[in-house]
Amino acid sequence: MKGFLFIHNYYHSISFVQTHQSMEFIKVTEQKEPFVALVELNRPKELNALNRQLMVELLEALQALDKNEQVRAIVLTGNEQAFAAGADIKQMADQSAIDMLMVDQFSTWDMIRKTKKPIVAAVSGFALGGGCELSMMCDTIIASETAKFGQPEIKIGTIPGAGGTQRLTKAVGKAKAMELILTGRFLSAQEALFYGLVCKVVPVEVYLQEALTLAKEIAQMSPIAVQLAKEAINRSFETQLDEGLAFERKNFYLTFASADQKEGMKAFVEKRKPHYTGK
Ligand code: DAK
Repeated sequence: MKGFLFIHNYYHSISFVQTHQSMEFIKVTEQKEPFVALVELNRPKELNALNRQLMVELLEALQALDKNEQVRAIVLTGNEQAFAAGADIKQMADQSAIDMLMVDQFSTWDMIRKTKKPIVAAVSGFALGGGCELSMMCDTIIASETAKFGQPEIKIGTIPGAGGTQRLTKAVGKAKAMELILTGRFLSAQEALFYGLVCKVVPVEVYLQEALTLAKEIAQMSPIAVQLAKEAINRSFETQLDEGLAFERKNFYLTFASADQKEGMKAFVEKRKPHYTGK
């Protein structure tokens, strides 16, 4: 139902203030700096786990900001403890592969990369699974010294599904991506800087301001040139990316046909170690 509301709002261009009043898990502040909007993920008790409603709200906010002439750059952030600890495992745990494929709720994630305006991710604390993927969908990342990036899906019997196998590999190279995705290990902020996953690491006290300052600097440029430059940079790997993303998503859905995915996610919810049988 919420999805229909979202489409209705989008196509009828109801004013932004009206649409974001109803938002529960996203906070939007326009003109945080001149021509810069700040979007905050706001589900702190669950470490900003990305449930369906949060993602609908996020897309709604980004699409409204993309159309807003007073906004030329966007900063997306969480809080000091977590950018986002992934898609909501509790919502996914019992889904079948066919549920995942037919509802295809996750395909909407792909719309985030269609945002024309530049998005700077300000990441502190956990950026895991879908949270890491969300930060990589942004155009660049400013990290606090406490940021931890990772694709730990393997530990709960599944694989990245929103670009992790594609974007992380392009960012850090095959050898490191294999290590991270096959073990679920985390990457520290300094390592992320070393591999070029993030553009800057700064103390936790200033990571958000640093991202806002970068966005402000971008917002002072010609918005047309910025949009065209962003498109051109993304084009450098998009054709292969499309194919890779579709392949990854199908394989992600396929893991939901396994007993191991059920066991992995159940074990997370029950706060115990999973027992995998290869079934
Ligand atoms: N989902 C649901 N709840 C989560 C969560 C998550 N991903 N991460 C944390 N929480 C909840 C915890 O359950 C806990 O809630 P209560 O039990 O207190 O109610 C609360 O947040 C605090 O977490 P912890 O007590 O676990 O905190 P710790 O400091 O001990 O540990 C942690 C922090 C981040 C290491 C740990 O919470 C953790 O391992 N979280 C799960 C990380 C993870 O496995 N993430 C990957 C999830 S799978 C796709 C799009 C997206 C995706 C797939 C496809 N398509 C477009 C196709 C994404 C998939 C994923 O992200």
